[in-house]
Amino acid sequence: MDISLKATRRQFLRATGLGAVAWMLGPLFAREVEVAGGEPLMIVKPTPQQLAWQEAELSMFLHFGMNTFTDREWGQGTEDPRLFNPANLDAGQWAQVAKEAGFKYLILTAKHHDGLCLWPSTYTEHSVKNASWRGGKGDVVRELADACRKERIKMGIYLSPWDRNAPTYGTPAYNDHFKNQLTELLTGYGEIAEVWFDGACGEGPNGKKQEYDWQGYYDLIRRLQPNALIAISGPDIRWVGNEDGYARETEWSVQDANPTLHAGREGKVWWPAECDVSIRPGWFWHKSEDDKVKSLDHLMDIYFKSVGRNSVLLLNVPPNDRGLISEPDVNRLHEFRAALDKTFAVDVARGKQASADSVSSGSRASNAVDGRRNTHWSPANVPASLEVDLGKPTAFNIAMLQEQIAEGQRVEEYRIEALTDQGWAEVAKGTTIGHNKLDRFPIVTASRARLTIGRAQACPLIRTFGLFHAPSNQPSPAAS
Ligand code: FUL
Repeated sequence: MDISLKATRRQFLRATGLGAVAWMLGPLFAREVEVAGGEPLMIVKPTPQQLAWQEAELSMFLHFGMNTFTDREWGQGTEDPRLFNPANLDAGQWAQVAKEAGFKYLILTAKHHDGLCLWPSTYTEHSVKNASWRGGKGDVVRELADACRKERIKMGIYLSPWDRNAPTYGTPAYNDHFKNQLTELLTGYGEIAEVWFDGACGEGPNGKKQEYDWQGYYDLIRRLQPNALIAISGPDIRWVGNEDGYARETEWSVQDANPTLHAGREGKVWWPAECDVSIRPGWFWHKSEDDKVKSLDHLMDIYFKSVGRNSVLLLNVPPNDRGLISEPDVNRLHEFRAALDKTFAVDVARGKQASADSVSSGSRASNAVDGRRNTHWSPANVPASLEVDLGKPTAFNIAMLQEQIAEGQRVEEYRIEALTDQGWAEVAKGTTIGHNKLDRFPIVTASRARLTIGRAQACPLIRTFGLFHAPSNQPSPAAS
């Protein structure tokens, strides 16, 4: 029977009782209204920049600055800039290491809490212009910008709002100072893809109190770099809430608007999670931690619990006091890349026969196993199941699910089953999917696999149902 898409949606919404749901959204982001029985259902969607960022999955953080030379995590702001002297600094190495490991964004601490600017700012003497490095003629931001352009990696900057060196910190004048610094960074170095605003402040109850002009910062960024994403203390990318690299099992990219960070917008906004974690115990390089680089198993666990839980992984790899990423870190990143490539080399569901008990016009079941980004399976109603005939008994222990998030995030509950000699058995179940949901389970050998979408907030659009066989990938006992 040929049902029109509109009718299909209406049926779907009636079936799921969603006709009553109407999300209030900011005008920029509510770009589609689905109408069900006259009642509007607004679907919150990402901006093109948020979408590209989520698709990229891996970002690298570079914590580098005065602390690299003083063996601290938080500098005091009183350090002598001459101490900054990375004799062999090579931003080309950073970008190359990132590229080889598959990271698509590089974010540098242009200024950490101690206030030392890694570019020659005209607004402070506390910068590389007074460092021993390159006789005060160096500019780390410039070198990274050039290296990123060469390797075609997107560049981001971390500019700490908390500044222990700026004399104006704690007064309204600091907001102008901060905007001046932002302007230098956003106008002098080509395209900046992400601006990372840390929420940390260690001033304590008797310390300086700064009223940040967040909206003023955001307006400036939107004007100077309209494509830049504003992260953490910002409206476009949400901090996941810990520094372990772990997202939650249920991770929605759609969130309630935050009154400060989304001023003027109400209801729901697209605000996807980023998981920041360091490859070492500290954020900055410390010689004593050269042998404490996280193990490959730990990094893989982080990957499954960040990228595999609808989040972007922002992995910190701090350059050392020579200005290079150290060998143990480089080696581990190579291992990490190799392990990911091996794990996801063969999707045993790819191109296999697929059928579904419900299909919206044009969105057929086989779209979920065709390996293409712009096609999806969409059922007319939920619950709905999609079955893949693997052709012969086939071993797998990882499932990958992806929604077509350009059209919003919709799935609330799913289940995966496998047909073994003993009949159908559940191998995984979960709640949200979003851009990417990875489930690990003990190896199963099955001739068919079935995905059932139990509940969804609107018509689910399933881009991928993939199955993989990793040599050893048992869920680790590490905290979830
Ligand atoms: C925290 C900071 O205080 C750390 O030094 C680090 O920059 C981390 C990413 O954010 O809030």
